[in-house]
Order: sequence, then structure tokens, then C-alpha cells
Amino acid sequence: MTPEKTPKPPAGSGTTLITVAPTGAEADKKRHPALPVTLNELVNTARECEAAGASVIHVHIRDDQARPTLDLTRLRDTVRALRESSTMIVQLSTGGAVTDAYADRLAVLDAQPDACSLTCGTVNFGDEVFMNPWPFIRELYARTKELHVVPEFELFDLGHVTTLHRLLDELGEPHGGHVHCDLVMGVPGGMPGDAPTLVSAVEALPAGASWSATGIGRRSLTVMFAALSAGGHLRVGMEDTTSYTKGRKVASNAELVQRAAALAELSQRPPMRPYQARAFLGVDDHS
Ligand code: KMH
Ligand code: ZN
Repeated sequence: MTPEKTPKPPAGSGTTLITVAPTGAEADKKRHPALPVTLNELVNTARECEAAGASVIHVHIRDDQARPTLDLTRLRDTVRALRESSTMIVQLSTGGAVTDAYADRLAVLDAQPDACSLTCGTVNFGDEVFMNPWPFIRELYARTKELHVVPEFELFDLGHVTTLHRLLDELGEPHGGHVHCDLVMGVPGGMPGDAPTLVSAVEALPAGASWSATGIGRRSLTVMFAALSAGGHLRVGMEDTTSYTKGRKVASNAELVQRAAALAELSQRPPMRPYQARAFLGVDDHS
């Protein structure tokens, strides 16, 4: 009997990339005291989450009143402090808050992070609209290439995948040469957080792209199980989920990473270490 031919698995498929998104721009510190909003809290969170199995940290920062900000001095200090305290890839959000100006979102790259998020389209965002028109997406992507920042393509809806194809067709591959996407599922106004939608989105991705997925709020576990079973990577954190289980608030970002890491181990794809994640995503080594 001829042995069945198995296709070559994609790079990184023996391990799971875990991204932690600890803060976001929306959660309220008063309602969620465990939310890291000061630099000190963020640094401690980074240390704990790296120890728990995360290799990328997706960063939003807050001001002294715990309101979201894109202040460039604070962003630079944050990148420096996170680099000193952890080996995780520092991915700054260019999404910011729905109220942030395009110019400020573009200027985030001047803080020289390893990586950044890059959302591939506008989406209704609860009662708000998260604006990402094509000219902005194009300009932001061109700037990531100039400044050698590795973008992660955030896909909140299936139409965003179409825009990702257009971006790559017009401007070519990202810095680092590898396309990595994050499916953000279950935002009220975006694609639903369920297994059939995840499979459709993954099928539409560019050939060779890797992907993570995150489910917002109560979609968190459904999306995590679907992503692991479909061979994807994971994003978790208080930006996306503030309840650990029904009726029980998240105690720390690290416990969300611990749960993701345990499920990744159970799936026989243990967490990727930060140095492996750098090679996988094509991120420059700043050490
Ligand atoms: N806060 C949302 C409006 C990103 O970080 O790039 C956008 C967001 C996406 O969180
Ligand atoms: Zn974000």
C-alpha cells in the first residue's frame, strides 16, 4: 500500500503563537481594576504574560486618567520599557480609539515598535464606527515598509480580506516577507465569532499567510477552540474579554494567557517562544 502523501505543514504549525492584548482602548479601569493602564502595570503584565506563554504583546496605552491616548512620548517610553523588561514582540496598535485622528494613528510608527496592527477596513463598532478608508490603509502600509515595522493585518469582516489582497497586490509583501493576519471576531457590527465564519475567512486568506483569531467577549472560547482545531494561532487579553467565565471577571491578563497556553499544549502545539515568533513573523532582532 502506498503511504498517503501529507502536504508540507505551514511554517510554525507545530507551535502556537499567543498574542496578548492586555488593555485596549475601550475597557474602563474603574469597572475592571485588573486592567493594566500605567506603564508599571503594563510592564508587570508583560513579564507575567511572557512567563505564561505569550510571545507578542499588542499595546494600547492610557493617560494619567486612564483614558486612551496616542501620545508619542508615552508610546516611545512604553516601547523602551517593554523591550527592557521582556523579550516579547512589541506590537503597537495603530487602531487606537474610534475617536483618534488618522495623523495620530500614522505617527504611532514613529515610536519604532517591532510590529503594529493594521486594520483592513471600516467596521461598525457597537454604537461607533471604526474608520479605515482605503487611502489611510494604503498610506499606513507604505509607512510600515519604509520604517521596517512588521504589520499584523486585523480583519474584522470578510470584506477586509478583499482589501488585504488589494493591498498586497498593489504594494507587495510586508517588511519581513511574511503575511500574518488576526481575525477579530464577534465585534457587534463585524463578522460573527463562530466556527463556520472562521473557516470561510481562513479559506479566503492569501496563500502562505498565517493567522491568529480572537473572539470578543463571550465569543472568546468558541473562537479559541475553532482556531486551534483549524491550525491557527491565538490572541487573548482584556482588550477583547473582561469575563473569564460567565459572571466572573478576569483576574489578570496572565490567566487568559495561561488558559490559552494550556489549550495549545492540549492540542499538541505548545506556545511559540518569542525568539521563534521573531523568526516566524520576520521581525527584526533589536536585542
Ligand atoms: N480600539 C479599536 C477601535 C487595533 O488595535 O488596531 C481598534 C482596535 C484595533 O483596537
Ligand atoms: Zn487593539
